[in-house]
Amino acid sequence: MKTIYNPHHGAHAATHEFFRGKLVPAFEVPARADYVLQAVKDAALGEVLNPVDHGLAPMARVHAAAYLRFVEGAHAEWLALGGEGDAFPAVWPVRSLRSDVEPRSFAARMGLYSMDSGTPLTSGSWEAAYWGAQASLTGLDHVLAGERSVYVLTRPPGHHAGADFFGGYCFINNAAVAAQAALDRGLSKVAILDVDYHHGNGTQAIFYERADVFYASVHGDPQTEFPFFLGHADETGAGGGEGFNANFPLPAGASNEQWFEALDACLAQLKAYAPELLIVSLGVDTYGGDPISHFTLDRPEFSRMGQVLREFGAPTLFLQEGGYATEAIGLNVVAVLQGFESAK
Ligand code: Q9C
Ligand code: ZN
Repeated sequence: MKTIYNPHHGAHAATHEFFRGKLVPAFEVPARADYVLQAVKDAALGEVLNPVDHGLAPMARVHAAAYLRFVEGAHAEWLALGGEGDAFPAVWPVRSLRSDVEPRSFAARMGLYSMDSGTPLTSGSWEAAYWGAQASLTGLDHVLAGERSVYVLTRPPGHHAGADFFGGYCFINNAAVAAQAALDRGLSKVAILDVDYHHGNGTQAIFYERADVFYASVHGDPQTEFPFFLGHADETGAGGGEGFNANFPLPAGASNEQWFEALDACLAQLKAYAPELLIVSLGVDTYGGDPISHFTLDRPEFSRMGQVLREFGAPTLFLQEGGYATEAIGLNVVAVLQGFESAK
């Protein structure tokens, strides 16, 4: 399997993030991708290729133009105001406050365009996220050219980013950019299967009222797990998208058997949909050793996941999302991809 590697990921390198009111060492760090790249090479998974630049237009198909402009220039604005290091939002337009007027204040726009204080905006966030989207589009090119599957190795992740906000360590929604680009290239039905520990609120929201992208997810129950405010089982789509969204929240601490049952339920719905392309938001924070998550998958389960996904039978684009047990994520990701390749 070919890997498209985002060589700019290291430009986004936060030292700290807010957690329970304190600054703690960041979880979403460049070493994550370094470990995965090493594991991909050690396993001789296949060629490792650089992204091709497809420009801003395919990103603007799912993100608001004003949001993209903001993220691109935000860190320079922060420095110009005398800010040091990474920028964090501190105020949000919640219920009763207006989000239809873009304030001039930088602090206000940080809040307007974000969902949490856990996502440091760094000097290289835009560069890394821009090239992550380009890597995803390049991966799509290879799948559309006939590759059975392609893996996109990138960070920061994408699935929490909405059309006009960042959060959950994400800035650009790579899965959404790739899905929309696939439709723009002539496909009519795309499935996104999200196996990250966290619900992909951004991806769900972007396609919630549409029937041309089916979003399905297995994740920690938002009653107790981030992103808290989306990802319940009763979210099945709206308007023309009714019936094209499926959530399988599981309690923190759920067993591996429960996890695979939920995966089967997801895949049954996607099978009935009969997509021409499967995009997998591949977070491996479902790992038992993950420091911020509470499922218990391990190497054999990651391998089994890959086999099950292969048996689904659609051309498959794997996009890297979460996974914070830094030294283990390379082996966990490779277990999925090798499980996929070994099955038929
Ligand atoms: N500091 C993804 O896996 N913060 N995002 C949790 C720990 C949010 C995870 C608190 C976690 C977001 C792509
Ligand atoms: Zn996650």
